[in-house]
Amino acid sequence: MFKNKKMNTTNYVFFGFSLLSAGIISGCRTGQQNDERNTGRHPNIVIIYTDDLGYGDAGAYGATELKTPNIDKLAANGVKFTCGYSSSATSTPSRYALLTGEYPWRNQGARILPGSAPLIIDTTKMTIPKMLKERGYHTGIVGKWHLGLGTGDVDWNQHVSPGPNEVGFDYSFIMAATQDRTPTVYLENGYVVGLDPDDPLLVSYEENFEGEPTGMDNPELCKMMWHHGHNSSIHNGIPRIGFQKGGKNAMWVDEDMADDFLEKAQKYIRKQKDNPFFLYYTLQQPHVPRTPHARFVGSSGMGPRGDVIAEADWCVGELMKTLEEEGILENTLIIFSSDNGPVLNDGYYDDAVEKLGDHKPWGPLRGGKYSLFEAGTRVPFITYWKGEIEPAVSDALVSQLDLFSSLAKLVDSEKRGPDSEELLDVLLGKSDQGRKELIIEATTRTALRKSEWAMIPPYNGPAINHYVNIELGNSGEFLLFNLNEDIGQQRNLAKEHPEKLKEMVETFEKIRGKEYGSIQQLELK
Ligand SMILES: [Ca+2]
Repeated sequence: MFKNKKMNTTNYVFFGFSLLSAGIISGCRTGQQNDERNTGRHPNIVIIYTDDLGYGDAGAYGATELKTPNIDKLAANGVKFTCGYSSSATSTPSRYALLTGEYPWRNQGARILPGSAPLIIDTTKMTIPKMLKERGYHTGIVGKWHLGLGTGDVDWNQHVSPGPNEVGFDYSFIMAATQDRTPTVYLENGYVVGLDPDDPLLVSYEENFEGEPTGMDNPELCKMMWHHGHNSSIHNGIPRIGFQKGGKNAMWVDEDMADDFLEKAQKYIRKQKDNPFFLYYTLQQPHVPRTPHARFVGSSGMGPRGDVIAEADWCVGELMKTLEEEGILENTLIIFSSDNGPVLNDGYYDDAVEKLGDHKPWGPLRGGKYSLFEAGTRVPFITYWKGEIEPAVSDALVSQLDLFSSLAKLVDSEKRGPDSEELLDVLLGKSDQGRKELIIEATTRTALRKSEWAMIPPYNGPAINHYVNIELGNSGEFLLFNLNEDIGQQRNLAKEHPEKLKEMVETFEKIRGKEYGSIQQLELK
């Protein structure tokens, strides 16, 4: 199961000697540094989190038609997990679980959120950035947030709070929700960036503001056309979900978003490089609307979806360069993953389907974003730490949920996430003993992964969402798959293996409870 490319005892001996040398050197330094050494290690921690990048979207995970040299480099020199999971098949729940170490279905609020939604993380709740702050880290988020802001009825012209800064981040530069939702502005530490007080920003998810054009009524103003939903306020020629008015000076340029986030992430690293920092770099690609910078237009031959993946890969490379230039690459643990699986047409006509060619964003898996089948939650998952992690491929079952407790262990914190398993040795490539089981979620529906098995209980609802052309995993009967023999989930073994099914259902109900049938239907807006 565990395929280590280079691990041997010599490396461990050498590594041990390096630590010893470092210990001797640090003994000559200040008492404070001694204290830090005695109470755990404090490497910088960077989580690079893409949005809707599929299991098969990176070269390291089998893509041949799409080039991702920088992600591949991380995988080739780190641990590439083949069974790494997001907590959910959609954004908000996955992001909630990652930061809190709690299953998203325990929080009723952890569902796809509008841009006007209040913050869904209780400000008294422990989070990864709070835990790291306790251990002396400076903490920053740059990129997509999508966990709500404020307490309801946000005035975007004042300090917007609570938000990332109230749940553990010392620094935040974010978009509130997603690039297809209003407001189309950045917020830095709770303030809309570049806002002109004489042109206040108004946002509504209820009704339009008088006289404002919409994608529904003014298609002539759209440079990208909506396919489903996405027909409200228009900004930069792109119709969005939700209405907005004013704030013109603060509006982002979609095509510059990758550069804007990268620049802020690089600036954060350069500023914080002399002390331990945690950077949560949450890229917006390849979520819709896909708007590559002109440098990347046409680069993939797959239209905007491929082009923004090429752009995201370039961002990863530039971030790595920055860490190297600042001389901190060997003291930085990097975790790369995606918040959920892939989708092609997710609401705009952008050639994602038409120009796909032979590329398979889902790799060998079934389903995609929104789905309880594997492609919904099994995602690229890579850990990289130059000089510390030996290159390996690991089949251990790991979830983004486990980052909380594992990182806590790394920095010698006693804190643990409620559903987060401490798998530090697995993440560092020193063990292949991952989780025994994992509950996965897709728009309030849940299923079980356990060893090589996947079990999906019966759910009402359509088998396929035709807007996005994805199989959701709804079925009138229990589904049971052996993923070692059938990674594409084509053969339902529920009737063939009743004992295994019984065992899976028992495990599932023990963790999830019996109320799992109470669900909401997927609504694409
Ligand atoms: Ca997503």
